Amino acid sequence: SIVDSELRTGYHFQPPKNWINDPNAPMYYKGWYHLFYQYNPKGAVWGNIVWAHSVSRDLINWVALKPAIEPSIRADKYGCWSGSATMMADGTPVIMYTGVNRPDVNYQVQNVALPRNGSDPLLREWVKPGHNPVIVPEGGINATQFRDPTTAWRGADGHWRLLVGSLAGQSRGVAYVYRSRDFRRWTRAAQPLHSAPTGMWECPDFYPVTADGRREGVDTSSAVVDAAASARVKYVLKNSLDLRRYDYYTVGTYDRKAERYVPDDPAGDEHHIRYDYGNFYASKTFYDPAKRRRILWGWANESDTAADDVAKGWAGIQAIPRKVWLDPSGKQLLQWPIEEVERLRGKWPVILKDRVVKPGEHVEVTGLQTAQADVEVSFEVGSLEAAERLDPAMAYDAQRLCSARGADARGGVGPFGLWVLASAGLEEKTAVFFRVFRPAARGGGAGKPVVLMCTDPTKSSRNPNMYQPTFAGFVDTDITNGKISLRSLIDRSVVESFGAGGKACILSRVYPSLAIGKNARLYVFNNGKAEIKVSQLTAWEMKKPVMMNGA
Ligand code: DQQ
Repeated sequence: SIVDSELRTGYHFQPPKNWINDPNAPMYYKGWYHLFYQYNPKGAVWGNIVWAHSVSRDLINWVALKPAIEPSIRADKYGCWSGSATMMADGTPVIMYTGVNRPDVNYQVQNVALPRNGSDPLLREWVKPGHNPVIVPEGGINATQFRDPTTAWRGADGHWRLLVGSLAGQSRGVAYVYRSRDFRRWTRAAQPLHSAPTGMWECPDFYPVTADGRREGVDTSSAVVDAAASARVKYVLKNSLDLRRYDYYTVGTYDRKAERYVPDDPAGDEHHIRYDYGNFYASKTFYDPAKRRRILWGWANESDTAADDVAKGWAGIQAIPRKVWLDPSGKQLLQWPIEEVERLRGKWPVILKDRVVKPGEHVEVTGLQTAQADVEVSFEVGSLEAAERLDPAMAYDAQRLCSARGADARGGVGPFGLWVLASAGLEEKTAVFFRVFRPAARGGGAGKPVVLMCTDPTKSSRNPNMYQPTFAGFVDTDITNGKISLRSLIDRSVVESFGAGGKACILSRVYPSLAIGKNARLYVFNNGKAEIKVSQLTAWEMKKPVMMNGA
């Protein structure tokens, strides 16, 4: 195979073989974290979809159980697609998922599955009650674009509500609201929760976040209903855009009376704040009562060819789970790898302190293996004088800005950052970096500097035929004091990066041919005119977690 087996991930979640996609129904139950996910038991391409099931004490070490939900009834005979879990008042979970019930077209209905034995903390067996399907497309709904039910929540009337993603007409993404008293008979609300002209909404996710600056999560099912308490929460609506293959979200308010969601930014659906500007799709959050936090799971596809996937026998990983909370500005979320991942760090990190990196210079970080590593850096830019002016024609298209001038193009302030998975002769390298611009003069006023974060994988592999897109997003941070941080989780074919404490994230899949295993190197580089300083860089080797078969 053209893809070396050294490229299989070391600490990201991945089954031993075959295709995986969306994370499903993540939850915490009686001391165990559960992750279900879309899985093809028969091969490394999408198809024959079942719900694979793994459990963990810490979201890092996993035990694989046998699939929880497989095609077995008329209502899911042709596929058990994505869905979510809801905790009932008595503490037992219910799963609602999409079933495909016709072979010719992807006709979609929603089904429930219940634990056979609620006293089993591993929830090994799931049963499908005879009254499935519980929701069918009616009243003009597009039956082939009607899927991915969310976690349900309760209104003041005690009735459950959930969302189903859909497409209205040619191009309107829609989140329909369904209500039920008993999780069995569901009726659709006259108005959808929200909609926008973005194309099909897959995998909607709708949840409360605390709005008072704390990082604590809020349980979706038991979300506060009284006015005083709801003043302290905001809501997040996330959708996965089928056409563009990315997840975007808005922050807003939930009008419980009208059963509508209103983004704070009226143009929010166009602004496309993304969880991740890279390879990250069909994500889903859950509330973790053990640590009172909200956790985000997302799927990262391969970016080699389908033929490579078949040759290597596997495709798809889950990103490292991220804690998410509302930024104090209220405008966006912050994301950070769950603290448990730090237990995989080796004992002796390599530390670099107060190292100046001159224009055009690069500095190698030596003394550890970096094919499987965690790197945290704080940078300091001496002066922003050299910052380039933002071309108004490009202004505010991060993706274009980054791909027009990649990591090797000399800039003003930046590009500076890391070369990861780099070969000794630098024939191969993946750049993760920042670039700072003066804002385009808009109405004369000088705004704050614009910070762009990018990954440039165009030199990541000497193998041909790889999909090597540059990824980029703006970082809404104030860099006038010159300071910005970067963290990269490097895992053989994964580079998962967090800019400015989780204000912008980019996950890339890369397939080096030289920079593998012990030959993968790590550098700090500076291709700008301005000197930068690494105030501190800490790099840890990452251990392999235990991934066991318990089926
Ligand atoms: N994947 C599932 C669908 C969902 C899509 C099928 C998103 O339920 O809409 O595997 O990746």
